[in-house]
Amino acid sequence: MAVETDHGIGEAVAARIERRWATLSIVIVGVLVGMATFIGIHQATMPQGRVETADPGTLHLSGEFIESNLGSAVEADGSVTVRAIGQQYSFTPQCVVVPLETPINFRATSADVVHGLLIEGTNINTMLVPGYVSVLPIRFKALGEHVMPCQEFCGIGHQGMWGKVKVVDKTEFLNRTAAKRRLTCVD
Ligand SMILES: [Cu+2]
Repeated sequence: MAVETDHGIGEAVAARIERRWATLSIVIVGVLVGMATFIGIHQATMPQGRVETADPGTLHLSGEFIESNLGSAVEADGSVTVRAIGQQYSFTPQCVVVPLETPINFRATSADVVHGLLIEGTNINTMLVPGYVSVLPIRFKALGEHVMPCQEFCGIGHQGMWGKVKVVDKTEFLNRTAAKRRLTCVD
């Protein structure tokens, strides 16, 4: 009889502990859903609004990612579009120049395998998938340089795949674009 009672108490304790952990799991899921909703609404993350494609086999021959079209260009609305490609094991352009306090759109893709595009100190962090164009908006609020490493293992030379983003004064940038339509750090 005593054994049965002990058994009953054990079951009640187990059930209580199970309920406690189940509640905790539900709370954790709730917090994560809340965080995802919050950063989604406040655009702290930037999911792709649409899917754009680019044939990696003909990137260098035609379309917006031909070499002469890479780099930074001023659009009619005053914003700046930066076009770049990643390939084993470098970015083109290797150094991107952008103006301060200006809406900037990064448009990048890969010419071979999956690469990563990360700009240190910003929330730009995406994959460059061959066949698809990654589009990311950003606005730089301070002058300076940011490193831009490939953050997706892409082969034996991956650790040497680094680029750079240089944020310059807007007037200086506009003066330079007056002379050349597509800018990189070396122009
Ligand atoms: Cu890479």
